Amino acid sequence: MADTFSLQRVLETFRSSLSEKKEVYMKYYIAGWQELVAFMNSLGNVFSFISKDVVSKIQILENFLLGENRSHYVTIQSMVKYELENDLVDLTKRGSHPESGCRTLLRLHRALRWLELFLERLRTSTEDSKTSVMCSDAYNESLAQHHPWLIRKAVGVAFCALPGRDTFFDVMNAGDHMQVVALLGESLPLIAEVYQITEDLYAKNTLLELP
Ligand code: 1PZ
Repeated sequence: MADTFSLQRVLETFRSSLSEKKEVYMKYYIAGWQELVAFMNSLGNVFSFISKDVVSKIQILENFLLGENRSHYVTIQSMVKYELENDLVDLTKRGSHPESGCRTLLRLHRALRWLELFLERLRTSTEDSKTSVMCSDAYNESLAQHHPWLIRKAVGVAFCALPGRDTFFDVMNAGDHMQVVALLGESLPLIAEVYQITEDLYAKNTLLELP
């Protein structure tokens, strides 16, 4: 992974994450998140409390991916099956498996919905649109419902420090505004598809409220 973010690479990793059978490869899902962390880091230190949390969750999943049970962690589908069949998930309250792959990935999954909503706003925004408003609208519609008051407050403060729309477009390293908008149009259906496949899988297994 290179230090500078590129929207193109995010697109490529999410594209690679879908198998022919529409399963989601953990390796690329995680790689996609690593790219997004690089993006957040390029926006400044205010976001470090957010990226730290993402990094620690990526780390948990990576450990499974490299660990002795790695054959069960190739796709999100195989992870869910394996962890459920072997009672490796705290289903109703935190207990002996506070860091299961299922609950850890669920946090990133919810954040992916935020990303989808935010990028769609950015794609259709106009010159006078405010990134802080786009971010917080997307947040209130998604992740905020899963966060306690204190986190919602801290996130609200961080949003105020967001750079403007022009900077966002520049940091994406994908050419001029029109090219970024085109690439967003290409990326969003992929992100939405990965999100929906995961959402359906979690819903089918009643995993959407994991503690
Ligand atoms: C580009 C600007 C970035 C805006 C990010 C908007 C989302 C704000 C998320 C705030 C997370 C706050 C810190 C940690 C919270 C954790 O408590 C929760 C639940 O985990 P648990 O405590 O249950 O283990 N963590 C999350 O909800 C994961 C949040 C991930 C946020 C990812 C942001 C994506 C950024 C993409 C950059 C374009």
